[in-house]
Amino acid sequence: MEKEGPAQRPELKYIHGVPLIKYFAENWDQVEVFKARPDDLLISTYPKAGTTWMSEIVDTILNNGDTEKSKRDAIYIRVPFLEFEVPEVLKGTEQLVDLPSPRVIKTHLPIELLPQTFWDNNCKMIYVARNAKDVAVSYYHFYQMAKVYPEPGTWEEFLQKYMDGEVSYGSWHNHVKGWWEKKQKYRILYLFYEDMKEDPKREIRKVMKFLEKDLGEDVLENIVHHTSFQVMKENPMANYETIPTCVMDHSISPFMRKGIAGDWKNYFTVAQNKAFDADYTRKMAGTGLRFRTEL
Ligand code: PPS
Repeated sequence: MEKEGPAQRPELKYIHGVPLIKYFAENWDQVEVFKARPDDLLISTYPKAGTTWMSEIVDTILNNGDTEKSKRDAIYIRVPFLEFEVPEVLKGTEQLVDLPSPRVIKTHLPIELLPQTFWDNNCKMIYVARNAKDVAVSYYHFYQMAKVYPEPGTWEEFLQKYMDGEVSYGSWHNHVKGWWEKKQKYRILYLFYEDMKEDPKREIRKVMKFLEKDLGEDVLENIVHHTSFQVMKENPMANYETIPTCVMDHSISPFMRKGIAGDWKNYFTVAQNKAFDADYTRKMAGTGLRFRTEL
């Protein structure tokens, strides 16, 4: 979709110490006062961890496996993105006001920025975590195709910014650890991208249970198929191709890029991997969180 759109490649802006896409930060007043409802379901992730995949799974489960109903609209309309704002394109907070309950809401916010009413209402939340190295590679490609981000620079430069938490939404390490800790006290189903790749049926079953939906084996099989990488890649209602090119330019890198675990090996040099691991060990010390970087 062609659209002239807002100024491209703006620098990130900080909200309470967390860097965000400039347009998102400029809508912060609206996000901060957002009123969650007790029956809202929140899908939260650090960027590039499998948000769209989980959103498609949840929407299809809530429609009892009716995949035609899942094609009623684009994923960013079915599952609005809370803090999203790009002038003249879309604004998550406005979409959500008019959406009837039960709403499914996407966010990438770290716990300290999530509007308080989600915690006060004890909303159900699904968090998807993906290993830090594959996220870095996916994010690098996304920065190139989504021009609401600053220029990513070279892979070497981007990786350094990512390790320093100087990318939109800040530190991956703080994000996954923050949500992991919250899981002790709140209704959070914490899942891993790599587990979903390994056995989607098993992981989708967990989601069904969490949503208190018992749909039977045939329906489950059908959801696994409908939400597989290849099927989603070809589904215009799931692959973001309907979003204006001023926001995402799929000719640079498609949103549905590879969808695998372990692609980082094609990008990290031996030296980068060594430095990344040392930094990772320091930042993840003391947590029980374990990630798989390959299957
Ligand atoms: S975003 O922009 O942060 O909301 O992106 P997000 O949806 O979280 O992550 C995009 C990456 O997830 C991959 N993806 C999938 N992988 C496997 N199976 C399915 N069905 C699927 N759907 C999306 C997508 O390809 C991005 O990862 P990369 O590694 O770039 O391919």
